[in-house]
Amino acid sequence: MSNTSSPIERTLILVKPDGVRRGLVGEVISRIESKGYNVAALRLLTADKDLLATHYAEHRGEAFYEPLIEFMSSGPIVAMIAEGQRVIEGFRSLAGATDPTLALPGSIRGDLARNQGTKVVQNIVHGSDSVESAQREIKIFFPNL
Ligand code: IDP
Ligand code: MG
Repeated sequence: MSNTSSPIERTLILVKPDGVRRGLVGEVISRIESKGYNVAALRLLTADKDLLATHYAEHRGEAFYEPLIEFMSSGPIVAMIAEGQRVIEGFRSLAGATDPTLALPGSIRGDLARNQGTKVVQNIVHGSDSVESAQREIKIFFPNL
């Protein structure tokens, strides 16, 4: 085991529009809290395309980029900051693989999402993938925190 004495981290979690539409906000929060992480901030918003372009800048140029921005701006999302030791990788583990068909049962995506033939994969949640991404993404959704 590595990093057993690592400092408390913060990560940016989004419940995407598919998750909000399907009434899965409570289910996602429940899994985060049941794991023992602390929800430190939470807001419901409909993200505009400029905000999403900043958030997803690393994916510009990908075939799924435009569909991703359209999808993510298609309805309300819930943005959260979760805190805890190794929460960044811990939430990625709770979320499961990007491809919901491959995401393991037991994970949010593995239990609650599937491929639907859309240009962008709809997979319920986003979670930051590194300390640097988390700091950058938290500033986008929670500029005061
Ligand atoms: P992640 O959300 O697991 O970190 P990323 O590679 O950062 O995955 O991609 C961001 C989002 O873009 C994914 O969650 C998914 O919704 C979508 N996406 C990523 N790769 C593909 C793809 O190859 N086809 C369709 N949609 C994709
Ligand atoms: Mg990502």
